[in-house]
Amino acid sequence: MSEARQKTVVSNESKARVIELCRLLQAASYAYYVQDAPIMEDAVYDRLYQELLSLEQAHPDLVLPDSPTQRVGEQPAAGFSSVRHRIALYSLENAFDLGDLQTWDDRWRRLDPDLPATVEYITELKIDGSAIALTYEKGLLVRGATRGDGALGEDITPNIRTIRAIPLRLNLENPPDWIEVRGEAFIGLAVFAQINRDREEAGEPLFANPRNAAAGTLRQLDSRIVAQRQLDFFAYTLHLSNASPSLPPPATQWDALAQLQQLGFRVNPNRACCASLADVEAYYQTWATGRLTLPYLTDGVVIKLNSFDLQDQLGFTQKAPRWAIAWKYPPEEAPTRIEQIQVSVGRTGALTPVAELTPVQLAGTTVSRATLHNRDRLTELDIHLGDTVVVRKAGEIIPEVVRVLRELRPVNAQRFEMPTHCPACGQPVVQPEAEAVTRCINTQCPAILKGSLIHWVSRGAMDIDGMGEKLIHQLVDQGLVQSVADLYQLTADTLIHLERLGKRSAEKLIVALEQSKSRPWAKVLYGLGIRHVGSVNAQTLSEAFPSVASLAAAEQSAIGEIFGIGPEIAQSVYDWFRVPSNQILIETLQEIGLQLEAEQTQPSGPQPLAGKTFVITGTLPTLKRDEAKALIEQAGGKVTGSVSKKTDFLLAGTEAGSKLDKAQALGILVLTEEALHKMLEDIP
Ligand code: 0OX
Repeated sequence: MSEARQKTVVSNESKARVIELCRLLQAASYAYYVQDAPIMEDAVYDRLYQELLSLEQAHPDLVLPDSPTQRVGEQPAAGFSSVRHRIALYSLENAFDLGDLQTWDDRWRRLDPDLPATVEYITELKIDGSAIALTYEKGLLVRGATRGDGALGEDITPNIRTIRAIPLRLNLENPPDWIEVRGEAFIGLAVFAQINRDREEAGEPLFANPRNAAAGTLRQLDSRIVAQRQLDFFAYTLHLSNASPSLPPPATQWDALAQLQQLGFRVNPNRACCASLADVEAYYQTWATGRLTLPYLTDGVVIKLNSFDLQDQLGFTQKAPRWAIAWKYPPEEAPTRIEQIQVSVGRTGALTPVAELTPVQLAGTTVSRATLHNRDRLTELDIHLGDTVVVRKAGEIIPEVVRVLRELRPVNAQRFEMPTHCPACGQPVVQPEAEAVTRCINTQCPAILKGSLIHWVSRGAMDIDGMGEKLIHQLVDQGLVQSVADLYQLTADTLIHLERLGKRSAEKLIVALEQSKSRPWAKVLYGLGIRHVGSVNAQTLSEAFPSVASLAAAEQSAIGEIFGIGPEIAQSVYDWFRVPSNQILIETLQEIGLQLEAEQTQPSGPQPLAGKTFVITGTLPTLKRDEAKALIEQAGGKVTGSVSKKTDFLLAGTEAGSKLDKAQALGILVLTEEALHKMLEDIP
């Protein structure tokens, strides 16, 4: 075969595989992110993704616009350009009680006496996120924009492409020229809590609530950061340029929602079609409590007239559609008084002012403490001792003070200032210009030590059962422990003398400490509490650097080159290993016998195919391809997708195509399934 023809064959084969991989990965991603019903194991997804990535790197011309690899983000943009929305995005009028809803209903009815007396209302949960507009041309996502002022928005397409619940290509044959989809981008509560934990760990200011986090993330110039933030999306509006045979224009909002779902979007399942305002009220009441169990925040119910004909007849006011209204839930806020302000010191040395409040009922719980975050927030709120403040609870996060009721401030109230010295060790604190955080930098500070120990023993790190916060306070306060390494010098005899610790518990603790020595390297690395190294980064780093020695010796640039590890993390890790007391700690932990290296995964059986690379093609007589692959891998061999000079064997069945031609041309040994079994049987 001529070289040119061979090239075409390879490229046709790669093209077919790229298309197949995109299809498989898209189906898996849709099942996971839209349907919430995974169909593929993570490890399989990762493998297929890597295969696609290498094929695309080898053949950049084969990168499809809707390839899953196109969701990872791009280099930071200099700014966003404005886009004019094809159809303006209106806001919603608000109702705060049933009376407001009735007034709205009376008003649209009065517009025209010929309007029907009974209508259908669609009720949707009002997602507390950021509205975005998506444009698809010929079925492909071409633009995503913020709402902006409703007429002009910002083009945030690279950010939008990272949202897995948004299809890059519509599930539709013969798509219309364009389709516009609107919906709410939001951040789920669990992801929000994690983002704030990471920010706290990194000493960055926290997001006040998931809505701010979503809005801030959408306007991030670096879409690689957006990709990490795991935005989610619910679609609620569909506009079509023209009907296509496979997509008739919907006549009602109910049908539009069903069509959006059909097109591949996530649509909130908690919608209802109501025949009367009484039904609407019942829906509102049901979800008043039901919404508190959802994994995302909602702030009301959106009520829309179902018929699009009726919607068209009623039209819009200056600001809002006449055919829709938002019935808001009362905010989970309550006024109370600040009795005292304590300043706590975390393991990173960050000082956090915490308000001690007159206890108040909020969203079903009693709240007696609320965070004031940091110095900037204190200044912004202008907090004085004795102030009456409004506290708010948003999802999982601890309550926070949102504003001060200035009129209720006692005369001569003292303005609260952040301390100039650490409340735990008395050393002067620092206030870096660029940060909102005030920090204690005394490496001997008992509060930092206590925080570090609490982190070390926590479930995600060394998981030392029975070692609670109170015990750690005692150990530090009595001078028994000065570093995490000292924990391993404790004896049952020493522990027995501590408050509330019997002989049995003391002995159990010693056993738990002993057991923790076998926790894997990734957990130890996480437990060290290096800034920016949360559990995910620790796992990534431990895989790239399978021993503490390799990580400690790595150049900053080598650490930063690891996929998922940015320059800031690399700097922090590099710096940590340059501090003498940290170097001593690592040496001591090594002497104690902790796992500072990844365990070598011992092959489970003989490895006769070690170092051999296989390609499988055609239909084998008894084995399915993945079974053959598993057999080869168990015996230490590697299976790749395409034949090259590096291939040792081609395992070929019937209807083997171009791979067989290529293998023969390259003089690669071709095996039958029988020959493979023979090779495996020959294992001594
Ligand atoms: C939401 C939401 C927002 C359609 C025309 C005006 C408002 N936050 O969940 N907006 C709308 O509808 C638009 N529906 C929703 N469900």
